[in-house]
Parts: sequence; C-alpha cells; structure tokens
Amino acid sequence: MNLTDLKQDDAADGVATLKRSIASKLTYTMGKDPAAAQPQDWLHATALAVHDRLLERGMQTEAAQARQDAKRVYYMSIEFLIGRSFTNALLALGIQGDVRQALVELGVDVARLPDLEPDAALGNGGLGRLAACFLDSMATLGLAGMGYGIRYDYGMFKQRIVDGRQVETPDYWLARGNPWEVARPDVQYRVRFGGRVEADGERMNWVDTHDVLAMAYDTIVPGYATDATNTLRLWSARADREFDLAAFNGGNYVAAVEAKNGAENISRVLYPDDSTLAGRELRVRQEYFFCAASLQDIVGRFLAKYDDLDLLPEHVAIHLNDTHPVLAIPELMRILIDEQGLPFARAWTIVQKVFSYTNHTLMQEALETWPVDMLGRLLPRHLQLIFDINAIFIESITEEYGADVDLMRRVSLIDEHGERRVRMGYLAVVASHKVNGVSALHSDLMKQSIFADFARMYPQRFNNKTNGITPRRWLSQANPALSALIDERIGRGWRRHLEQLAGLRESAADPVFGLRFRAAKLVNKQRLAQYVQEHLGLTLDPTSLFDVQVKRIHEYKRQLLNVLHVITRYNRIVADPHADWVPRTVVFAGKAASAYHMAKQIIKLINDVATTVNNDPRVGDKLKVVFIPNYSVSLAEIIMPAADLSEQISTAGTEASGTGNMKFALNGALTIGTLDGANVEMRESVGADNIFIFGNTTEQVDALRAQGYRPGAIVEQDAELRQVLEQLRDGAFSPDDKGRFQSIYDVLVQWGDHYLLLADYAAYVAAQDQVDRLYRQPEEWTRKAILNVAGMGGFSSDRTIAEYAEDIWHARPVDLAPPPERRGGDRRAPDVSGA
Ligand code: 26V
Repeated sequence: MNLTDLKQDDAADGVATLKRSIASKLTYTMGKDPAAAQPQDWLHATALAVHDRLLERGMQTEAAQARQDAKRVYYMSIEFLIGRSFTNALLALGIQGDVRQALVELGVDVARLPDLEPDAALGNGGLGRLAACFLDSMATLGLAGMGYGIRYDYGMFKQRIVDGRQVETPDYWLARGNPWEVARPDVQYRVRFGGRVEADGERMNWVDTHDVLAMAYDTIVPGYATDATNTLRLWSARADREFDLAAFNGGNYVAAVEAKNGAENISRVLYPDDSTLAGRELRVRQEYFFCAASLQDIVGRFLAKYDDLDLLPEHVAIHLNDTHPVLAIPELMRILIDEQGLPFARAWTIVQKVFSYTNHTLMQEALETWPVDMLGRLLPRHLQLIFDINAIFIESITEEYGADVDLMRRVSLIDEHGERRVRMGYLAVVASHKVNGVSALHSDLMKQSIFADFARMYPQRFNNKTNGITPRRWLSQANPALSALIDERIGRGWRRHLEQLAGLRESAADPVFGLRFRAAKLVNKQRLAQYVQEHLGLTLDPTSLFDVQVKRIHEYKRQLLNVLHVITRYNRIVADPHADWVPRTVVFAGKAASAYHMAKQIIKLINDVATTVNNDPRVGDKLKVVFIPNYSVSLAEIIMPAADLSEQISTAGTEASGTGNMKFALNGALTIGTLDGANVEMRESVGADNIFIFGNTTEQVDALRAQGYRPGAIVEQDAELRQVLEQLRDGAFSPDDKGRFQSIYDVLVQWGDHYLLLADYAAYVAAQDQVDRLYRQPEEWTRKAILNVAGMGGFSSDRTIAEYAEDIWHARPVDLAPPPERRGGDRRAPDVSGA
C-alpha cells in the first residue's frame, strides 16, 4: 500500500470525515471519553486530526524534492518564535469552515478554542519571529527548505506585572503535549564535548569526550495555497545511554541521575536575554549542540544520495541566522577533514560556498565573542580549526595588502585585547560567500562600522535583504475584518502576492470604502478593549486614538521617549483640562531581560505613570495609559490590528530593521518614527506624506556625538521638558518612593543620554501634535491609513525569501503538481493562489 491509497481523498475529506477523525483521536489516541472531554481536549484532538493532513503533504513534498533533486536550503537559527499553529494550519489547508462545522456538530463551543493553544515561544523577539515568517514563506514558495534549531523545554518566560513590576515565571509550553510535532527516536546523533585531540597526519582524532545525544522532533510547516511544506527540525538533548548505564552500574545512583540531568539541561531553556552577551558556557553548549546534530543530519542526507563531497555546494545551502550557529563552520570543516579525509584547502573551498550569514544587530554588547580558553576546553578540535582558518585568512590578506600589522590586529578572528576571544561575526564573514543586513540602512551601516575592513576586502560578499513578514499570519489570520474588506475590493490573491495591495490605492479616497475601513478598525479596537477589560479590569474607549508601542524593552528602542511625551501630554491636560483634547489611549507591552535593570525600571515607570494618569479626575477620558502584560506572538495578533498609531522611535542607527513596524502598517496604522531600520524604506513605499518622521538622522546622531552632545544644554532651553524631568526626579509619579526614578533622570541628564532622547524630544512632541491634528480629520486619517496598507506590498517575507533564494542560495522551487486524484477536487476557497 502506498501513501495515495492510505490518505482520505479530498472528495470524502469533508465535515463527516473530520468529525470521525477528531472523535477517533480523542478516543483512541488520547483515551478521553467524548462525553467527558474538556475544550482543551477537543482542541488537542482536532489538532491531531489536522496534523494527519499536514503529514500527508509533508511526505508528498519530501518525495517530490527527492525526485527533482532540489537544492536543499537549511536555515539554522537558535530561535524560532512560532506562536500558535492551529489557525495557521487551517488557513493553509483551506479547511477553516469544515473544521468549525465539524466541531459545532460535535457539540463543541468553537469560539474560543484557538485561544487555548499555548504559544510555541522559542524566541526572544525580532530575530526569532523573522525565522518563523521565513519558514512560512519558504514553504509557500515551494523551496526545499528546512529549519534547524533547539526544542527548548521552557520557552520565553511568562511576564506577570505585580505592583507595576515585571515578574518572570517559567513557560513550560509542552505540559499538555504538542500535537504539531513528531518525535523521531530513530534520528539521534552523538554530540561530543571536551576531551582532547590526537594528531594523525592532517586528520585529527578527538577522543575522551563527554557525549550527549540529540534527538530530532519534526514540525511540519505548511505552505499557503500549495501542497508544499517545509520541516522545522528541533533537537532535544538526551543523556547518552551507555554512559548512563556505566554510571548506574558503578553504584552511584544519584550521581548517575545528576549526570543525566546535566546532559539534558542543554535543551532545557531558551536564554531570555537579547540585550547582552552573557558569555555563559551553557549557551556555547547549546550553540554547538544544535550545530553538530544538524551538520550530521545534513551531511548524512547528502551522502545518502551523492558520493562526491565537492558537489556539496551544488546541492546544499546553509544559512546562519546571526552568529549563534557559527560553530557549524568549524564543525563542517571537522567532518570534511577528520571524518571524510579531505585536505584542509578542499574542505575550506566547500565550506565557503555552502555558508551564508545574516547580521541582525550592530550593537557592540550583542556581538558574540567567546573566550579562547573556554572554547579550548569545550571544543578543542574546533578551536584548532578556527586558528587554522585564521592563519590562512591572515596570510591571504598579507599577500593582498602587505604586512599591515594594524589591519591584521583589527580583522583577526581572535581579539587579543585582554582575555583572548574568538570573534564569531568575523568567522561568519570570512567563511561565507554572502553576508547580508536586514534593511537598506542597516546593510550600509554594517559595511561602515562593524565589518568595514571586510567590506573593503570582499565588496562582492555584502548585500542587503530587507526583512518582511508573512501576510498569512499578520493580516489574513490576525485581522479577519480588514481581510474581508480587502478581499471584496481586490480579491484574495494578496495572501500569496502581497504586491496586489497596491490595487487599494484607487480606493483610498472612496468615502464608502473609508467608512468600512474605519469600521473594521473599530472592531479590532473593540476586541483589544475587551481583552484589556477582561485581563486588567481597565476600560478603554475604542473611539480614542490607540497609540501603541509593543516590542522588547530596550533603552535603544526608547520606550522612555514615549513616556516623556505621555507625561508632557498629561501636564498639558492638567494645565488646561477644558481644552478640546484628542482622546488617546497609549498602549505598551514588552518583556525586559531579567537582568536588565534599566529596562525593568522603565516598565515600573510606565505602570506608575499609568496609575497617576488613569486616576486623575482632571484627565478623565482624554488620556489613558496601559501596560499589557506578557507580550507574545498571540497578543501581537490582537494588538497590531487595533492600532491607529505605531511607535517606531529608536535612535537612528540602532534598530537593524524592525518587523513590528511592518505589521502595524499592514494593518492600517500610521507610523510615527525615526529614519531608522526599515522605517526608511517604508517611508519610500507608503509616501512621505503618510508617515510621521521626526528626529535626528544617523548622520546627525554621529555629528551630535562627535561634537560632544550635552543633554543639559537642551534641558536648559526647554521649560516643558524640564518640568517632565523634574517630576521624574522628584517623585511625582512615585509618591510612595520619591527617589525611585532618580536614576532614570540621571541617565538622561547627568550621564550623557546615550540614546539621545532629549535631542529628539521636541521634534517628537511636535510630531505627536501633528498626529492629533490629523486624527481630528477622520476621512483624511483613513485615506492615509489605506495608503499605508496599499504601500506595504513589498514587505512580504515571500519577497524577502525570493531574494535570498535568487541571490544567495541559488535555489529553485520544487514543482508540486497535485496528484491526479486531487485535481479539480481541491476544496480550498477559489483563487487563493492569485496566479
Ligand atoms: C541585542 C542587543 C544587545 C545590546 C543592546 C541592544 C541589542 C539589541 C538587539 C539585540 C538582539 C540581536 C538580535 C535581534 O533580535 N535582532 C533583531 O532582528 C530583527 C530581525 O532581523 C530586526 O528586525 C531587529 O531590528 C533586530 O533588533
């Protein structure tokens, strides 16, 4: 029997079949009596039934990829911020209606079922969510892609707000099992640590190691409007059984269990700090763990089919999402030289053709360097190889540029200042054939700053790939109201061809369309208001202007600048309560790294300001401030569609791209922002008249700093700003502890205001005044909002991935003609492909 015989064909795959398979999963897989099943159980059973259909597609796709000899693209990332999968899977399969009907007929209350699914929060923020959007697009484009990462037992911590402060609790997202994954106990690899190296010619033996096993868990990523899928393969650490047994037999039972836990701790928890490189040994272990397992898997798959390793770059592309997977470089060298017997030079040629690398931040504190000592202890062979690579690299630049000792010191893979450290970013650049930034501005700055010497030496290597977002999750799924309206105007094809949104431009000035667009926005604002009411007991006015900043809390993102504006507005209202104010609701959400003191102070300040403002009778409904706890992908799906105004106000030159900026604009918010990251390109696309740009540019930031920036001088000349700062200093928002925000005052006024908040304050407040003026003209506001949606066609991750495939990976889509018996029987909504 083959797969085609096994699977239910589409004609029969209706409501009745779904009902049967859901009931069957509930009863025979989960062992639950339908009469006693809870909503959680129904969700799980339905997910399992839906998952069967994904598996069929997964197998078909695998077969087609193998048949067509497709080039494989491996996307290596230490984070994948997937969020929920249920609604996404239904959308991809086009069975939303059928599943709803099946559940209704089974007597299940479907309305809130999707909300019961826990998020797969295996990432911190932008970098991890980008990886998830990329998987969605790789599958949708039909590339033979595969994601590799870590199956953390604990994802991103949950944030509670207690007395205005962040409290972290663990995210054990697997508690009730994960219906979207398949464990593959047959796919396990040994990952070695420690030990020592014995020479054997050019080959080396790595011996006396402490080993851990990596076991694969696969999650199918469905493409949209195609039967194609991709696989996300996540590795979980298992103690090595033999090692285990030896310890047990040795009689020390407790020590053996401890050793087992120690090994399995490698995949226990996602590091929730994206603000500084902690330099922790467990983190390096995590990085090498998933590199080693993935490379064995990749090379094994290649060798099962081909026998000439020189052909590897023709059939395999490996992409490094930031430097976290950079140990894959020496690992592939090790496999090629020590295990496959290739000479160093040949291995190096192959490696340089296989790897490509994306940089995601220019912030010094975040650039990975690992102590030579630590790497030597943990990965002695890899350290050797890194030194070997450094030697041939330095030799090559000496040939080209002479004995420029200063240049050598600057570009060496080993930082020799103080404790010697390996510069992982430099290793990535030297070993990759392509290196890209994530927005036009960021890619330029990258060449001028952290990689300036390399950009001169290898100009061809550097390129830009402006980020994008998947329109399936971030418009179709998150915003049904607006999606339905857009469908009516331009059809459904935008889900796959987002550039079709340009077709909305001609409707921007249509008053009827404008009214309906506003109505859709209102529905989304009501949905958010209801969430806030239920979770925080705070009443929001959905007709007020929703001004939203949601993202990780970082000084460079300048939530504090937003707060300075909120306080300014508060002071103005209190000074003249009867003036005609535009009512505003200022929404914040975001997590702070647990050790990032200033970020946590900012959360406390937001909450203290909220308490003051929301309880001041003089303010009434003119201003409300709310901090929504536990920002997550699922919460973003509620918040983004509800925003009127999107805050993208980082210090110019600090935000590599931003992707939240894109999600807001796609959902019809206007942006207030600096010329930073992808804001620059968004201004081009939506039109400079339809976005509120303010503040110092990167050049002006540089100039300000060069001439000796003095925040004190700005405070002296701005009475309104002075009042705000004095309120912070004197405890106006912290009557219970008047000195609480002294340090925030100090950072801004006494300690140099590193992110130039005060330099941008006046321009920001002026831009906010403009926002008010525009909001008083609803037709005009709406026209601009529609032009924002219409202008966002270029920011689909499908476009981004098509560029990666063309310029970097040289990979082509697999042709996945539906098998004969499904042709014409496709029950998906019409014209989804837009093709
Ligand atoms: C680390 C650090 C450390 C020092 C303080 C500032 C800072 C900021 C960010 C990070 C995390 C680096 C990795 C990351 O998440 N980058 C984000 O990648 C997104 C996808 O490309 C991009 O849109 C964001 O702008 C970028 O911050």
